[in-house]
Amino acid sequence: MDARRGSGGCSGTEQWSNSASVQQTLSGFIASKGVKRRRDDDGQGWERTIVHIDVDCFYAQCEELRDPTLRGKPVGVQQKFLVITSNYAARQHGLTKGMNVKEAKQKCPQLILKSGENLDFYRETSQRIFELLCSPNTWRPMLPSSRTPHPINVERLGLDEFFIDVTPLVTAYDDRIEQLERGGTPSGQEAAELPDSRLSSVCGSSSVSFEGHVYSHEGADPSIAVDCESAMGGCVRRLALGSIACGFTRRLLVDKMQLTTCGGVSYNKMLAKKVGGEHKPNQQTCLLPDRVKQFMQGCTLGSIPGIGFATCAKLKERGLASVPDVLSSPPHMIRDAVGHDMATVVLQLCNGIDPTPVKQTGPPQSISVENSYWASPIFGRDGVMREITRLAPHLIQRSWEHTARHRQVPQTFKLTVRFVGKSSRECRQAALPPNAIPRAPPASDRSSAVGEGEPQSPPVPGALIRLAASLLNKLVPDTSRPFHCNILNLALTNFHSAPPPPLTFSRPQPPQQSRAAAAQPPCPETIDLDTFDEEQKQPSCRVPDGVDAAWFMGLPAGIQAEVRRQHVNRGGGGHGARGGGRATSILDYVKRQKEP
Ligand code: DCP
Ligand code: MG
Ligand code: MG
Repeated sequence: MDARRGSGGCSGTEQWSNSASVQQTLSGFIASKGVKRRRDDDGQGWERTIVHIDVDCFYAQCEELRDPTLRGKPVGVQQKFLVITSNYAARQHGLTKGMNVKEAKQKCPQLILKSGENLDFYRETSQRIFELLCSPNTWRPMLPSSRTPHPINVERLGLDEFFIDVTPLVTAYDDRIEQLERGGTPSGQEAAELPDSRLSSVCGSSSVSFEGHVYSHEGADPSIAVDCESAMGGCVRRLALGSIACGFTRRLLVDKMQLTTCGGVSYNKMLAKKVGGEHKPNQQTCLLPDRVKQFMQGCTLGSIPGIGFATCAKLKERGLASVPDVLSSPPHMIRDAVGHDMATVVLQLCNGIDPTPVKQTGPPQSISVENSYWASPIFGRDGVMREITRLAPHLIQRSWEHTARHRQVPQTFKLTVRFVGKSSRECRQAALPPNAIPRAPPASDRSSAVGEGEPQSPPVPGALIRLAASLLNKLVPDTSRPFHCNILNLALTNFHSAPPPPLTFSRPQPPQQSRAAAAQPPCPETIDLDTFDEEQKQPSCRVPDGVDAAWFMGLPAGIQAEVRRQHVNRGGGGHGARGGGRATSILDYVKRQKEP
């Protein structure tokens, strides 16, 4: 089946009205208006509306983005001897995630295998999705026109999953709908103000429209719906609005990034994530409070996010292997198995309760490059140092990208190895000496990322290699001891704010420019702030005459200092170049600017 044509799916061109076939209309949901605003949720946490997005066959879709001729053909992504994922055309032949290459080829002889050893493009794609979801512009079209955008928290989980707390959005809809309800059924004009015309069907009617699937409500049961809405204080309607927000998000990802996804909608993170996997690929599912118990009863303990492998094993030792086992046992038995704190978490999760917030993801705390050598472990110090030298350019490349994106530089280098015969990894870390990470060249010179096309490997400074060697000596103090290792990881951590980069101003444009460009005043030549002394970098409140104050104060301190210096050199006014040679002074340039 074409992943882009799954029922309940979305495509770039699909309109709201075309999704009628996937839409669930639960009649009678808001019949009892007297109680719909009640926020009494009995400790279940029904206040929030959470969307979970998981990209379909993520690495395989990334490969299709890189090479669109792959679309529609069976594609697998290989790491070592495993097909770690495959697109849905390949899964139709029985391929599963983590299948070995030999078996995969037997099942699907026409399988096209792409190497998935280099994660750079997958990481970049993940970052682009994240940035799209974090942009206030993304959510603006969804808000009623009278609203200013609310911050929408987006939390990234791994590379292809995102939690979005759409509560502010849903509250905006909900308030608007209530306002319309107070004035009766909305007129055409008022209905048009709502971001989605389907929302008008919520107002003053006795049904709620969902986008996509509603878990265990296929074929809608109005009587349950009425009871559910009465008891659940508006949660059902909020989730219906959440399902529309989820559909909007998924369509956006198709339109802007050509990526299909699965969506889950519920009132907490765990339920949203779990229910999103109910209908795959390219579909979405909403879980309402009245079906949570039934839904959880069918879950294995190990599949519940938040209950880890060790906890599962301890519970299993006591004969507790499923959610019904846990819920039917006395709480002290769970406490004896996993301790008080974990028992509380396990019981909450098995009851469908998850109070953890959607935390806005910030810059990564560390960046690393890693390789494993299961088939042929690295031998000895020389072998490890050779591999470090091979991996280091990738680490430097990623450090440059991090610095460009987050304006932070790493302070610490960490070396981790897993020795053959040992069950865990060992690591040592140390402060990065100056120049261990070279300065990034200008953006235009490093467009070719490592691993893409003809790589332009960043140079690896001797200082970094010497540091890695000294950490390896700490890990293996006995220089005569032979050793093998099968995992090597190089990491940069402890990020601090980067100093401002040298700012560059291009030379004045020649007169033959486009009209738009010609409207811009010419810029003076490059200045390097590193040549400024620290005192001059300090911002000051003095604004030179004739310069827009608000705009000027928004400039970097070094530029402000240079402008003031030119201003003073000219005796506090006047025109002309400073110190002979500059075609156009920064002061002249600044004087022509206005705050936008
Ligand atoms: N991945 C991996 N090793 C695994 C599982 C996954 O390296 N054991 C990578 C490949 C996947 C990506 O992580 O593309 C995302 O993992 P998912 O579990 O979300 O799997 P997919 O996105 O590939 O498929 P699905 O459509 O089931 O989400
Ligand atoms: Mg996925
Ligand atoms: Mg995933």
